[in-house]
Amino acid sequence: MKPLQALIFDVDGTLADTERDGHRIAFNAAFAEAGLNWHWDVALYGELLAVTGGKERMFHYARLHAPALLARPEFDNLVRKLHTLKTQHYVHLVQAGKLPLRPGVARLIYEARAAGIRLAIATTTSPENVAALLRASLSPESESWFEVIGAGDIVPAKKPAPDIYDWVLARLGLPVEACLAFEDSENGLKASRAAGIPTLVTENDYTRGHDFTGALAVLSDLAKTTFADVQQIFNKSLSSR
Ligand code: XBP
Ligand code: MG
Repeated sequence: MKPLQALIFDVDGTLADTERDGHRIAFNAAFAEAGLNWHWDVALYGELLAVTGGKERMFHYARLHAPALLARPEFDNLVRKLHTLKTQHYVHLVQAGKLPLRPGVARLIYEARAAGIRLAIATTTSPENVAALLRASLSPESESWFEVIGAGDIVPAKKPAPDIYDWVLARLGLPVEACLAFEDSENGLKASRAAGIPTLVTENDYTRGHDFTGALAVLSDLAKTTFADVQQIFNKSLSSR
């Protein structure tokens, strides 16, 4: 049996650089559409990314900057409405081709498939966002390439909790030693490592400088990283486990 049997991909920041020019834009469009005078600029959004989950991020922002609104009984419903609007705007941005995959991601996925490696996704983002991104930026039928897609509210606790990775592993029916996770952030790496999964990090403008202790490797991107390179990184780590 091959040592490496499955790749488990994070989505936002890993498959594609979706936060600054995708989710952030969609949040601001939803706030404007709802007549709310919130605006998340690039720097502020980078700070808010410390909280995973769009709904959780809006609660976090309200705790810091809009305590009176947070205290209103209808705030929970407002957040749900805002998140629905935001997801609609985000999906439209993805469908318009505004969020291509990061360099080397598609090639790695094609090479892994050709090598018979099983594929999965473990993400905090909403399932409709994953479907839209795979269809628009990878291939119209590519959702079926991922045996397991764990996304959003399917688990009670989001990253850095390991829940989404545990959920995906249980459905893959594989031991952690046979899997390799791809992440972009400290929260994501904490989640995959808490689940016991060897992890390769590709950092981005929002996550450069995060604490990536425990990663097998930290790369700027996958532009020059073939599946053979990934296997070499994975196999090298076997001897030190
Ligand atoms: C990133 C997240 C998500 C997105 C927003 O997920 O934390 O919350 O920022 O998407 P990951 P939603 O890196 O695990 O892919 O608004 O749908 O949560
Ligand atoms: Mg991510």
